[in-house]
Amino acid sequence: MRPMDPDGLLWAYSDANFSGRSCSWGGDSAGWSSCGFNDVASSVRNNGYTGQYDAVRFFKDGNYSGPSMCLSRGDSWSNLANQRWSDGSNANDSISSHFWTHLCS
Ligand SMILES: [Ca+2]
Repeated sequence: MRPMDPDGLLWAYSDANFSGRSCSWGGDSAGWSSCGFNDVASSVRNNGYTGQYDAVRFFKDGNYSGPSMCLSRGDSWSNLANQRWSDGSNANDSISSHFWTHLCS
């Protein structure tokens, strides 16, 4: 898939390979249910602008709790079935919140 120009947004898709329904956020979200996306995402893209807070940390549970994982600016996961949370569990259909952060480390 061709790269997108940065738009300052985190994009999530209901299906793999950036297809299906989508939702995007310019800021943090304590609960993806507000977008109809709780435990729905199968691919994500960090299309943020370069800056102090340009990485995204995802959480398996709402309110930034539970296992997490981090995606750097300009990166994407085309199929979350191939991605693992910090506790080793599968990341497909399970993201529930995220915030923008300084670095993935
Ligand atoms: Ca979840």
